[in-house]
Amino acid sequence: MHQRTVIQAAIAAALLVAGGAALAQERFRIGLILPMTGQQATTGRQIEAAARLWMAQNGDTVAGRKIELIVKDDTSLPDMTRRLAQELVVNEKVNVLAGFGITPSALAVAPIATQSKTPEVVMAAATSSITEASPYIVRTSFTLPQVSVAMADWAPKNGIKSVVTLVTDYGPGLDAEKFFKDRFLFNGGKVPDSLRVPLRNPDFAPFLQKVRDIKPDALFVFVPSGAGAAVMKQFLERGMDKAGIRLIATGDVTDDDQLNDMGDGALGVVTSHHYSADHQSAANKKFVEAFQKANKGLRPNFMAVGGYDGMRVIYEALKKTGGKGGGEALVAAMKGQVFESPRGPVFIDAQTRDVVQNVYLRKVEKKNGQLFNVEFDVIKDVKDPGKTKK
Ligand code: VNL
Repeated sequence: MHQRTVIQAAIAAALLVAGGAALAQERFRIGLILPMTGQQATTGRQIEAAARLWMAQNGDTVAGRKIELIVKDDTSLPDMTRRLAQELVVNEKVNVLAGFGITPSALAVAPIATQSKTPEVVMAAATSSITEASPYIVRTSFTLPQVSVAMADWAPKNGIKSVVTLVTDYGPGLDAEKFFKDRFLFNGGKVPDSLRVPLRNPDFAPFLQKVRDIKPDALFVFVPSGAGAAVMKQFLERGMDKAGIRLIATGDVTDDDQLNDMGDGALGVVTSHHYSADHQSAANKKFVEAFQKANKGLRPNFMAVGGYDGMRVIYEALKKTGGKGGGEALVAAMKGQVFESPRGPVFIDAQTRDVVQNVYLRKVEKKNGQLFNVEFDVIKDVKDPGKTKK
């Protein structure tokens, strides 16, 4: 080799090493957009607490990259979510966008994820179609079709032949209504009416009066996390249970964040969902204890688990890329991940980028003076039924 070429090669090698070191020092930024104030504030509080717990337990360095969490409050207004996501991508150069308390927020960011090739990890929002809005979306929460079908199978086997549905009037509510109703009718049940309440400042009273007049065997409810206690209160105040109408719901209603304050009137309510703080596994016991210790006794709910698992999926993906990251490589490394979550076994479907998980039937019971969703049956490895319908 000529002396010159040797020197040139040495310089090139030195530059390469320096470049590698620079990359190693470059922070890996996660933009976590959540509703921290307003009607969905409990969702933001739960997810942020869970993300911080994940980092406290697993360290803030992954494959040589220092992890930085940037939390932004979108007050669950989708225009704000979009603006914050844009800012985070362009100015803060985040490597991943995550969070998203409600469906409209998750959907508002999809075009930004696609254009900037930034993974969008949906930790809360649960309308089936969300993962189809961008090839960069990966979900660690759940879908309403996933949990509603289980209830439509359980109810007719347990003496419930007629059901009125009551859902919040937007994506997840419409999914819950459709998938509950189709399956319940298929199973020979009757649905005399389907009622929808607005997302903003809902008043359940007039709807519950209507249900009382129809007098079905049961009322099936979906409302987003945070609104469950109001439904329960008005259901009991109107004496619906005494009129012989049972309450059945998705677990969003008997939300672990609020359940213990709902009072004994909630006892016996059966719901279907993917996570209960009472889930009996060593992994969940450890998770609940650590979460409560770090958050003044706050009980983690299904939102917390979506956030905790979302962080795991991001960490594992970054590890798999050897710390290099890059939007496309990260999404590829998120696909197919299998792990044990506090909720049970979880799988990120490589085709749909959606979460596959167990769905549990649970009943509200008292344990050591506290109300819990106690699991009594399980449907294993449920894929989102919303995807196969189209
Ligand atoms: C959504 C679905 C939001 C389920 C929720 O709570 C929930 C959503 C804030 O897709 O908007 O429990």
